[in-house]
Amino acid sequence: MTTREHNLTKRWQAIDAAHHIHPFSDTAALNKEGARVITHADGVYIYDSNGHKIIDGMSGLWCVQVGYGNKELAEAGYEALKTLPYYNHFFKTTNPYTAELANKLASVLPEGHERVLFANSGSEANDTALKLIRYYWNLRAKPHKKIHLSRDKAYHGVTMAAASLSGLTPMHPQFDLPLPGFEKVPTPYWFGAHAEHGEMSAEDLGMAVARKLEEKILELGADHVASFSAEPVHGAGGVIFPPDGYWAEINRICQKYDVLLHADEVITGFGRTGEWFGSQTYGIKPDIMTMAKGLSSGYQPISAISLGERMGDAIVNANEELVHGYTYSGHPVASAVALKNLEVMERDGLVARTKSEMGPYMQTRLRETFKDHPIVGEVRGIGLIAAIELVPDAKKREFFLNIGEVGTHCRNYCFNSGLVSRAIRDTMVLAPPLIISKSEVDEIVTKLKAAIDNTARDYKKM
Ligand code: PXG
Repeated sequence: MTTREHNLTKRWQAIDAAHHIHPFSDTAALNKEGARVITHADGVYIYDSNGHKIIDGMSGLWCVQVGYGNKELAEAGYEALKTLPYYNHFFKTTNPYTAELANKLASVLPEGHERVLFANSGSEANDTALKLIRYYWNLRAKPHKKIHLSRDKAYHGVTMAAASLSGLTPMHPQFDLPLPGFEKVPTPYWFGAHAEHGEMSAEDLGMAVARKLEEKILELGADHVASFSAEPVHGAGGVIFPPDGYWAEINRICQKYDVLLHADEVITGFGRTGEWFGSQTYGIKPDIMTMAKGLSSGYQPISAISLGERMGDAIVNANEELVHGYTYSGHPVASAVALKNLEVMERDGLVARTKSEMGPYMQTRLRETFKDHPIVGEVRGIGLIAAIELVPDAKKREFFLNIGEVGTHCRNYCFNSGLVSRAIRDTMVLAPPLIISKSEVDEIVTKLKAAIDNTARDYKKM
């Protein structure tokens, strides 16, 4: 590190500490340490102000599908900034970028999803989705269908409604949430289900847990249940995959009781699981979907809500104004960048490549590497998303006593060796950019192996 780098880093850390409150952070503790300053990024690498090069195994926050430094996206944004830096869609207007984006999106969305609305973040998209669900039931003259169901361990964002929908309980007490009208059902987390369910196959657990949704609907009365929201694969809740048969049963239950099915595709959208959407990977039949992150590869804040046939038809044919929308809904610059992102993903076959080449490569490498590791209880994943469960004894599905301690320890090893991986409880998580190469996957696996080896050694002393 040069003196100049050192001085600049100190300056940025100091002004940041003085004036900037970070998301999901203990501000006083962070300020004592000083935040790491990320200055630039290229391909699958990020760089900090001290000159460190770090491979990003998390695509930022699960979003940079095309990797960093893509000039085509940058130029599309610059072009739109020069041509139409802002205009809205309120007063019977549209713009070429947003119209083209809606059209392109419709071409990759699951069958029946022909209409989209735009917002700026995943949380806003989910908030909007819940409003549209309420509106749909009002239009259908069933105003008492108002309860929103979702799952334990779900992450749906941070607005009042999205946080209420989330099932990660630490998100609630600071803000007196959840709001009334939000109820939870269990999720099929096979690896963690041992204590409660004993020995049971993943498929049996999936079926048993899906039936809990049915029981909940019957308990509340189908006449009061508006919707069931879920991520096709849990992301921030621990990268948890649905057992075979689970989603088919959820489809059946939602149809039987006339409960709208909302798929939150904020992480699973745009190729992550090897199809454009997780709903396609798992045969989910959503009435409404929300997406963000990979829509623009994170280059611009933009999200979307897509409507299946019955919701789309009801809302479009309501013959009244839809009293909803943001100043920046379908922002022209964000739309131009998202459009280019989808074009690049399509042209370069990033989704097919994730399914048939890089996904299988990463999954195989991880399984081979950690097969007999003393503190790895399970490696799971599909496409370019994976989780490695760290446990005290690889032969048992039992967690560490002080949940999160070992995971954080391992994550620190990763970061210090130049790898971004996320620890969720004691589960190490990967979701690298879809442009990743085999040698870059190898680099991630090698660094993660060293971090987990070091963690195993230290754990003996912890
Ligand atoms: N739904 C899902 C499934 C998400 O993963 C959101 C909604 C909310 O999106 P916005 O754009 O409002 O953040 C998310 C966001 C993490 C982490 O640490 C994950 C998210 C956001 C921040 C951190 O894993 N996911």
